[in-house]
Amino acid sequence: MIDVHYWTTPNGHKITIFLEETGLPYKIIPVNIGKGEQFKREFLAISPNNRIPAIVDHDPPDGGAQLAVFESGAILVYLAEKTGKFLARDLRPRTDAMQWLFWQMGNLGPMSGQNNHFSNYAVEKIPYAMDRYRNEVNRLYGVLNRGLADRAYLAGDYSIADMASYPWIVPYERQGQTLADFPHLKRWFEAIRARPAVERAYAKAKEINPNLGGIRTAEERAILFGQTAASVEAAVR
Ligand SMILES: N[C@@H](CCC(=O)N[C@@H](CS)C(=O)NCC(=O)O)C(=O)O
Repeated sequence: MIDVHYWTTPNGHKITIFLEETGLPYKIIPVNIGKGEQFKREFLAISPNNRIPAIVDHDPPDGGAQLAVFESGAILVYLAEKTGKFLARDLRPRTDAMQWLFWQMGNLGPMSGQNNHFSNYAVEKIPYAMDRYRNEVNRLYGVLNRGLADRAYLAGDYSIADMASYPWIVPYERQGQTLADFPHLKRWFEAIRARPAVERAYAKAKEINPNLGGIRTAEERAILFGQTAASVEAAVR
């Protein structure tokens, strides 16, 4: 059994998509990040960056004690290696999947996060910041579109690279983007959206948090947008 410390956000969806695709048994442990549950001592013990997702595998492949993993990219690689699914073993397709996975982790995720922050959450509307991140996300959509021009999925076959990027394209409207401008990306997006496992992962998210994408209250904003090193120090003290 795998415990998934999860909230209903793009980085959380990556893991439930993988688990639904493979049928690995798992248990969701909700971590409501709007309520500050990412600062609970037990959660910080497995996820020192106070971010979801994290997993605890009670049956790791080496037969040893339970194993905790944080960072969604590391979790996807761990689960792919554990199951032998969605990450090729051969050098070239594996390297291809890994480069797109790292690209997502270092580019599409963080830039979309900042874009969402400055366009949708920041009280003070700063045109420079809004333009900067919306344009950067637009550039990244273009990179994906070109990458998908001659292949069905990012690394040829459907893989953890696609599972990492897909949840970040779902909110394309909030990102100020138009999918019609990116025909290969649109075709890829629609193909993944139609997968039964992906539908199940998003249905599960709705069950856990019916207020998906809801507006942040003042209290939620303070928890999510006022963090410093002291926030974590106070939580672990
Ligand atoms: N690089 C991390 C990013 C994780 C992340 O940013 N998680 C967000 C939700 S999508 C979170 O837990 N935020 C809580 C907070 O900001 O305190 C990963 O891919 O796992």
